[in-house]
Amino acid sequence: MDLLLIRPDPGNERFGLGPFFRVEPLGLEYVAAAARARGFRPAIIDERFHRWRWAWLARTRVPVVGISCMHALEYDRVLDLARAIRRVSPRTFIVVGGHAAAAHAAPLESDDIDAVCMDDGEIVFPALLDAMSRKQDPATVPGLRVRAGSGWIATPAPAERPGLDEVPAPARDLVAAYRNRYHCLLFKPVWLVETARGCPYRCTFCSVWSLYDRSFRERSIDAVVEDMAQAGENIFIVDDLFWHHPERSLALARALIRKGVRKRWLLVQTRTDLVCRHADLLEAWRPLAQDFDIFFGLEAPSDAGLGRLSKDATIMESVEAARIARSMRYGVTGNFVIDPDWDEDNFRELWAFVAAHELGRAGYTILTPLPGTDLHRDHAALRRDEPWFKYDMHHLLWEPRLGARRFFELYAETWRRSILNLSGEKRWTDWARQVHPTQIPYLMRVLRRTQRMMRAEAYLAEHDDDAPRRDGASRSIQRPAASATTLPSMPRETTSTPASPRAAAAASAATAPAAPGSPASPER
Ligand code: B12
Ligand code: SF4
Repeated sequence: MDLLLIRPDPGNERFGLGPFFRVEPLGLEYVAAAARARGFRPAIIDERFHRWRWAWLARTRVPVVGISCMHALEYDRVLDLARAIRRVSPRTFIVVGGHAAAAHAAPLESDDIDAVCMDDGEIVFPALLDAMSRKQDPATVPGLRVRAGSGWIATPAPAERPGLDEVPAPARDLVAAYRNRYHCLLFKPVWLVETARGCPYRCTFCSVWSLYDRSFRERSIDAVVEDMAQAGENIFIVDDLFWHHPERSLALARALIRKGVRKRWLLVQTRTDLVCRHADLLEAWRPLAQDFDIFFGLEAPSDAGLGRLSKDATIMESVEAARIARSMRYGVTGNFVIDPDWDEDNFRELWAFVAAHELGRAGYTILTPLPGTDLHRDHAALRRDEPWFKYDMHHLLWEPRLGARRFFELYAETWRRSILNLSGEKRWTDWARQVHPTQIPYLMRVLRRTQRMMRAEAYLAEHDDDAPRRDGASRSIQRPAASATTLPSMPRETTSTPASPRAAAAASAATAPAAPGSPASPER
């Protein structure tokens, strides 16, 4: 059976660094490899680079299309795409998977989608294809939400989480045509590698730990060495928590060195407390790349701020981790979260912290209740039904303490203090000196585009726009009675939204189908 897997164009990339980090759809490549191992014939289309021909779809009437939905900001785009496919090829079975889909499927439960993958795609998708080729009901396949009759039902959760080595290596050949387009800033082409999946921590704004029930799974050292050796010169390791398991991380570094693997650029994401406890790991890994960047979730400039986000780390660890990493010539990047409840002093505290510890390479996002997070559950009563594209962490979803205008003035000022500001300490000529002349036009595009993040008016224009709300109601912005982070005992939707999708699937598998958007559906 032929199948088509699509990475949609996310659409909203007006703020943030999304356009400068265009990376391969690794999740789809794993799904494709697993399907191929069962004898199916997958193809991948990356819509960010490929205007494909609908006539082809109408002619081939491919029986199954899979669409990835990685971020909440993509829900509406995915729905549009599914609708268009349905129109051209009504009998095609349309399944959506990806992080945001699995973390919170409700927005996708429409007539234009047949199933949503709620668990590991490499396991669920081939099982679905097997069932379809045997003409069995998709509702018999574990790990899905499926459209059934007048509503949607959850199928049982798969029995247990499989080891990551049980699935084939990603089908990178299916994106070979796009490879030269994949890049992270100036590093091009870029490969994505996953060595482990999940995270045992519990940050309130993050949907990773709840999706995987705080589990952490690793690929074997041999499998990672093989994958890294075959990947190209520039690698973004997508693990949410790199170096989490120190003994294995050390053994992996040694195995890579033994194999002679050395890359031009590596990027990993990890925690500051881990780096403070295991400087030895940084030492072991440093020889593996000429340039090596670490992305830290710095989040807040005070312990109280970190506490409110359940970060389970301290600002001393932020400072010390940056020092350790820099001492070994790692690039230190990171992100701070800005709370709509902040007052002027909170902004000043952040600026002072960034300046004191020279963290100008950090980025800033607005605290956003992303679906699948604790924050999303806690804010059920406060959120407005804003369109999904605004869930990009650069829009306000409720009125901030300082009022939108003042908030965005200070938010823009925060960005102006970053090294991206062309009128700041680092001028474009300084940037240009660091790159090859052929890269200058691209660099200029990046820098020019990021300048809008330093203009309050750019954010305000979208805050005050007339984009229709999802509930169709008029736009009257109320400041919440309680603030974002000082909500003491907001009732949690624990009865309708169990702690994790796996628990949700198990719970709702036993209940009657809920009509899309009905109070019983987990959306709102
Ligand atoms: C790579 C990445 C990016 C990249 C590239 C994104 C892109 N546009 O391609 C960059 C750096 C640009 C990025 C940006 C952002 N990201 Co991002 N990103 C990731 C990251 C680290 C890895 C994704 C990945 O490749 N995982 C490895 C693969 C193997 O897993 P997977 O994709 O989930 O695929 C599996 C399943 O989901 C499923 N599956 C996937 N697709 C499909 C399709 C079908 C049909 C089926 C059946 C199954 C299936 O099967 C796969 C195998 O099991 C994730 C973290 C994570 N754990 O997912 C965050 C993550 C997805 N990002 C997140 C966020 C918040 C953002 C930003 C908003 C952050 C910001 N500060 O601005 C921006 C938004 C950018 C934009 N405008 O689009 C959040 C999403 C939260 C949410 N609920 O929306 C995550 C979960 C990080 C986090 N800790 O919270 N991101
Ligand atoms: S933000 Fe990072 S440390 Fe916190 S739960 Fe998510 S992945 Fe884990």
